[in-house]
Amino acid sequence: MRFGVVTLFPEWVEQVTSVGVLDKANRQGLISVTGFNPRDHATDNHRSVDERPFGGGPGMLMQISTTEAAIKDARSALPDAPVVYLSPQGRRLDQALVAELARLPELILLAGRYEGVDERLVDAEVDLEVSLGDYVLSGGELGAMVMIDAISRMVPGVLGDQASAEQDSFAAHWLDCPHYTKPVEYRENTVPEVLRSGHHGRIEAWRLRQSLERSWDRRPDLFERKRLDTTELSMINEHLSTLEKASTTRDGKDDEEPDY
Ligand code: 4G4
Repeated sequence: MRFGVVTLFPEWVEQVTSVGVLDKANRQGLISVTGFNPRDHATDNHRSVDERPFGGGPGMLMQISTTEAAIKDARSALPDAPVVYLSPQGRRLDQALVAELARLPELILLAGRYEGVDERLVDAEVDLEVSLGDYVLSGGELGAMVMIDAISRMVPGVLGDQASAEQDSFAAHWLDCPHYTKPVEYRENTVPEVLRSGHHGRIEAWRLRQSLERSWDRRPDLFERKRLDTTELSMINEHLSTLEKASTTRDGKDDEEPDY
């Protein structure tokens, strides 16, 4: 998978392959990240890459000519790549979109600064607008790096064992179960017995139950579109009965203040 990033900070973005699994994947030739800088195409004495917006107001926009030239550079290097624009107006990134994009051989990410890119340049050059979530960043670079990380780990061979990738596809549907390591006793708390039982069937069932219960408690929205099989359904029903009992016996003290 080859990534091109149109950015005023190419050295920074390229650093995404300097550590961990992405460093290894880069060294193995499984992925590459190349920056394309609009400033390389600036012609005035100040090498400016920004421009004032029509209609006035505070803030600047990416200058069309230098941004377009950097996109052209990226397209010459990555001729088959669609162009993705990182912006708060985009389609929300999730694991399903990550998996879809990981099937491509090449991807160009457009990371805007200032107040973003002229809408006509977006219409002419951008295939897909993507958002990381409902918050504002100083630029699209961190979004581009998040996408490069998430997509790269879905590229065959990047993650050591195939089991990790399968874990991830499960994680796309449900929250992960809790994990434990040594020591067995830590700050008065003991590792759940079942995880030390060596009984693989019961361990898998426990992990599934934990995932479903945590998803139900913390992310009820995950149940809106997902169909449950009979095992999942009975686990959730049992959790509901447990919650029901707890709410009728408890004194209510523990729901006065959130403790995050
Ligand atoms: C494009 C338009 C993405 C790029 C406007 C980018 C948040 C996200 C930017 C802007 C970004 C996100 C000035 C807001 C750069 N911020 N949620 N900033 N802004 O994915």
